[in-house]
Amino acid sequence: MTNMQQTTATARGPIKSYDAVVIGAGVGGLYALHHLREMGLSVRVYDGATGVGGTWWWNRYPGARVDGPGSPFYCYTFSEDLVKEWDWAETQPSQESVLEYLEYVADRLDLRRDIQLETWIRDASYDEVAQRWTVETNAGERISCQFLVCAVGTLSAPNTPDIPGINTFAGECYHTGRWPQTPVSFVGKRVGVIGTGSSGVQAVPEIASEAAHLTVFQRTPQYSIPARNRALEPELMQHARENWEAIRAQLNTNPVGMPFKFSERLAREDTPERRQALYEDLWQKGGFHLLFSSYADLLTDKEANRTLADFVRGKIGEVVRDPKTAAKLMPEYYLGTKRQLLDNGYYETFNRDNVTLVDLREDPIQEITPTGVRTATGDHPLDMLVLATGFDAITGTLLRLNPKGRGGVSLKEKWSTRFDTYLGLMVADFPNLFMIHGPGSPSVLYNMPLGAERESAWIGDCVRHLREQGLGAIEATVDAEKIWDREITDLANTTLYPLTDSWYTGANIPGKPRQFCVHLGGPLYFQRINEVAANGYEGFAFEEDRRVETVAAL
Ligand code: NA7
Repeated sequence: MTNMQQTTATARGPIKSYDAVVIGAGVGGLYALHHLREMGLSVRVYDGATGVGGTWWWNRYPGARVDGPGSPFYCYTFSEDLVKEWDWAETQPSQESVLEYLEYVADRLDLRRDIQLETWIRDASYDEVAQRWTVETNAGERISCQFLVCAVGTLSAPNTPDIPGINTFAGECYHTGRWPQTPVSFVGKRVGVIGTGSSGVQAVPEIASEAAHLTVFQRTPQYSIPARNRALEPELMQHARENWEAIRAQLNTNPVGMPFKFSERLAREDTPERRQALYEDLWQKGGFHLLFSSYADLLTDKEANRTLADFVRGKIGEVVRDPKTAAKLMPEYYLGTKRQLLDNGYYETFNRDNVTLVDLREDPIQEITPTGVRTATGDHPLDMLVLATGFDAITGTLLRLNPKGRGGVSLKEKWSTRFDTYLGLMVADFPNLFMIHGPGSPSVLYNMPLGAERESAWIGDCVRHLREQGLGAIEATVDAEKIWDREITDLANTTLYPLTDSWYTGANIPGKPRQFCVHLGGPLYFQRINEVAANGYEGFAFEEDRRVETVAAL
């Protein structure tokens, strides 16, 4: 394998050439760079931000924290040195601390010398003859690579709602996913937050504590569980360090890649009183314990789910003093089938005098004016508008990149009705293009750094296989994609997930094909992709390495 970048003169100017280009310097891209470079490949990473960190670089809104099970396990697991050297301060890491961690990893592994920041990739196209990709940056730079690794993030394409007048607002306006790098002050201001998903629920208590007045515009209430974030006990960190190998093995076999104890008991096996006591205990404990450690059938059995949903609705009624506000905050969908929210004082915030909840189901937004938000019942004057309106998740950023594969077919054409992939790693007609956390992988329902490591390992093995066998290209077959689609869909259909409108199913983006494209198998997923590799990459087609010198013609 080569580890030297080369530059070749072409008819359209010089073109740099690498073994692999990685798009994205977030959790996925940083590890892919490290792994492929350790194998001896020449690798270049491109990212549009001015710093590394991906989603953790962009989502610096107040209150932003890991909304999954937290530290010390939301981290890369492959290096005991990284685990030994890094101290996590809290059980639910803040955006600042995750970003600091990723910056530390970039420095510690000397990744920055191969990362080009402030560079958006605006085009990527495959040359079938050369068996290479050409990517083009926003500065017009063109780069040739054999392998294109898209680590573009699952929550990186912000969704700005198409509300009439949204561009006329004269005050400050920020999307949580594109939060400014400079400090934002809420002091003395009338702030409006549109959206009550994870970002809104995390931001609302922080904004309310500073703002003169906060108006929360809620379209669909969601269930939130207290995170009960606290300082991480040094003993827990010490224990993790001393037992890292055992913990790592545990993470690798756990359904979500976290050291959670998953209950095997069914909700109906307990009396209502016993259930209530268990829920109460786990609610006090905080975090994901309530969902994972209570009953095994909460996400598969409607009646079991109702018992927990009733419990949480009851909690909302206990916490929120005004019964009308409490009723508006009570959700109806199957708990856990949207991204499960964790909060630090969300429901309590509605007991503050400076906070108003507007239920958009009964009082919809009519337009945004230069001075605020106009709903059916009147005007809400605002100095600042915060759009916590989410993302075109999982597939959105790949589609905005819109690579052109075999025969010039674009990803938008390929995915116009369904997000077909094979193993969540590759797409037919897009040879040598790999995805990390792509649709069809466990992506957002798995420990993201660990998932990135395991997917990158598969990609690395695949590249090694090609090189050892004298092969120039690998491509998923359409038949294999169909089988994979069936597998993902069958797994999803054993659960309640597909019954709910959510960004998991694409329902938050008008016109987006409805498809639950997360592989719910956890360790089964990694077993499957490794079996495919062990069986000679069944479901893939290969081409001999033609080694045609075509770069000069590009
Ligand atoms: P989400 O979870 O997609 O939440 C977006 C919120 O914005 C949700 O409450 C939406 O209501 C609301 N929304 C979206 N469009 C509109 C319009 N047009 N009018 C009113 N309200 C609207 O995004 P988050 O950023 O909170 O979380 C995404 C993930 O990012 C999160 O899980 C973390 O992992 C990080 P709806 O429910 O659609 O009625």
